[in-house]
Amino acid sequence: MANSSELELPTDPKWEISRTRVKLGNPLGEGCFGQVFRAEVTGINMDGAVKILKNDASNQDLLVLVSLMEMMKIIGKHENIINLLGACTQGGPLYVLMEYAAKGCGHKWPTLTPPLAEQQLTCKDVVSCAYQVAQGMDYLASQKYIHRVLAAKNVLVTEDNVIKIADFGLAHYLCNIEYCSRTTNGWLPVKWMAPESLFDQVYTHQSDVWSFRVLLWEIFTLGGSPYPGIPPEDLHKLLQEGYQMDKPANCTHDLYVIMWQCWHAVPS
Ligand code: ACK
Repeated sequence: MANSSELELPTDPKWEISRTRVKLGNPLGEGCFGQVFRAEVTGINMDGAVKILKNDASNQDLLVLVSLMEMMKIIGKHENIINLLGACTQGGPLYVLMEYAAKGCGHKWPTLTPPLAEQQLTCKDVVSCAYQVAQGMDYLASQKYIHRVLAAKNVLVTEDNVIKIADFGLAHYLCNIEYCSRTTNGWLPVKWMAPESLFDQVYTHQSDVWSFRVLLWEIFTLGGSPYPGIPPEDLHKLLQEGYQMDKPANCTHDLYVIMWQCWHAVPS
């Protein structure tokens, strides 16, 4: 197993948290490079989560986790992103401590809201999700950061239904075509990619806007899978022909117009 001592990570006094202050809780899940646990941190009055490497992680994975931590430091704080709380870099495996989002990833939008069967879902709930993602993305763009893999899967929801963009520091590593064409638990990243990203590997703030439009579709279908029934290999041709997904049933005309405005084939 890779650990931080192998790389002798420098201590960053601004962010270093003594390991003795951190109590690991239940596992929350696993991603490509790491696993996430709940964490209590003495002296920090906030629910925490900690990302650590998996047991079979390589040194390359460790570098990815270090990059995630450094990116979170650089990007700074915003309500609609998962903020860094600190890190344990000395005397054991690297712990990257961050805010905890009790309701997990936005792939599970319906759990955000009362059961649909009760017809209590309001348009305001749904628009609020979309607006909060937009606020988070606007902040990331203001920090000159391009997300590259914006999708409901990479958005977390807190107990109070605050929407927070997560894993933004990993995007660089996730954006190789080999990864994006692979099915990860049924998730097909190509479906969130702008045509210029798909065809020419070009990622810009505008391609993030395209992904935002796919995310809007996920939000308004309450967690639907984009381009339903369309295999990823057919996507290239369909996008070249200008194919667009239909208006979701829950989406008003005005909101669909906003979606359309994110779908221009020419990024500028
Ligand atoms: O959908 P989930 O429950 O939410 O499963 C994934 C898993 O870990 C792998 O990424 C969960 N997760 C990641 N970061 C956090 C966090 N800061 N708070 C709560 N859950 C998290 C994510």
